[in-house]
Amino acid sequence: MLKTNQKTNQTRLWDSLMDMAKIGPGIAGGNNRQTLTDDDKQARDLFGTWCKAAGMSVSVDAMGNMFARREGTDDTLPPVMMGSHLDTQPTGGKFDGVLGVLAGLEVIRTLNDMGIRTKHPIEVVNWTNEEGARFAPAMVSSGVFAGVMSPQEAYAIKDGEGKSFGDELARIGYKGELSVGGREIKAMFELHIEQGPILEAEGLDVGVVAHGQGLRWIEFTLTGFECHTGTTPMPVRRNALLGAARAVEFVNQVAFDFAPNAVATVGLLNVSPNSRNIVPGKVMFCVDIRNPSLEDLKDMETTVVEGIERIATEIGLECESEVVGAYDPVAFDKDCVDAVRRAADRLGYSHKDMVSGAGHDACHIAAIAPTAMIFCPCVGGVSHNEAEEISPEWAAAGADVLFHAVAETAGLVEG
Ligand code: HGY
Ligand code: MN
Ligand code: MN
Repeated sequence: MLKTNQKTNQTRLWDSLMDMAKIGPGIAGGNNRQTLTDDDKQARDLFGTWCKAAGMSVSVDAMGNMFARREGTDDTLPPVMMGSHLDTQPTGGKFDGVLGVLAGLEVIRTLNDMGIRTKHPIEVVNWTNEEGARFAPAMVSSGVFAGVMSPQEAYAIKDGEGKSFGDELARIGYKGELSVGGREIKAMFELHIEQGPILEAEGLDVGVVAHGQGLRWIEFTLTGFECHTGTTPMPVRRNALLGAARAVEFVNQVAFDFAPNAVATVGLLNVSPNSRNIVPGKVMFCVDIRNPSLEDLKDMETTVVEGIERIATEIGLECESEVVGAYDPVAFDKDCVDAVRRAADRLGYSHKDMVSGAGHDACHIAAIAPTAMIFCPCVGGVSHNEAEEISPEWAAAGADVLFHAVAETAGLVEG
């Protein structure tokens, strides 16, 4: 068992986070390092260089997932993974995902410093396209790894400019040879910023994440009729944007109807032809609904689809919908969650059990391997905003808990 004073190196972790943040800077102090861009490639290259300098081998699978591996004394055993993501939102912060990947590297650097060997190999994982901002859905590559969809289906996903996931992955040189998934994993731990206000407000050091809420992303296309804004009488119009506006209000109300745990948002909306003096003929928008209860999530999905179809009918619009992202609520593995809680207690860090409001790669991996998450506080709970901020102390506490939980699960080898 590790001792209370065996901790990671706070300064080295923070320096790595700040160096990585220089790649794909945003315009307000955060990051815009979207998946499969040249900035993503640069970040991947830097991460690979750091991992090799720490004595790890680096392999890449056919979805671009990167696996940096530190051998165990019995390398035939399944690995213990520490994973998260290096891609960011277009107006993202410096820590969402990145903390989990670089804290994993910091754990390896600390094991090296202390000359500690583990029975199981350990892998630090960078999962491709966790955010789903450029290519929907979110967490697509951990999803392929978990068998949710095939690599071919993922390769066909297109971004807003019509570029395909597969082409962009090959273009940046990260369409690896390794097949995706299908191998045994001892356990996976993901350290992530909370992206909510609870830990900071309660003055707690870490979150022991025992559950994650479920999500549905439903894309709607409302089609009416383009016509002149000056000459077309109001009663004959079929205004697609009027339908979308009513839908946005309706979706917001559904979350309150399913209070207290539901959330519902329309965050992406495209108007066509988007001209000042043309009544909009077509609007595409995406509805993001989430709930920790699978029954309520399914009821929300039905309520949203039926409600927006009704709005479309009232205005004389055609309505098409497609679920473009989905995963059910998840309960993380009890033994892994206990290992996180024991680590926090041993290190003297205050903690509480939590449900994750955001989706994470761990939510998919939990379906195929024992998995748990660790949260660190973030300032004001702000995330998916360039103002996202954490403290070096919060980052280090999370990394310490990750270090102890992973070392214990991988099996310390004395001597
Ligand atoms: O959408 C999410 O919860 C995550 O940030 N991809
Ligand atoms: Mn994230
Ligand atoms: Mn995110």
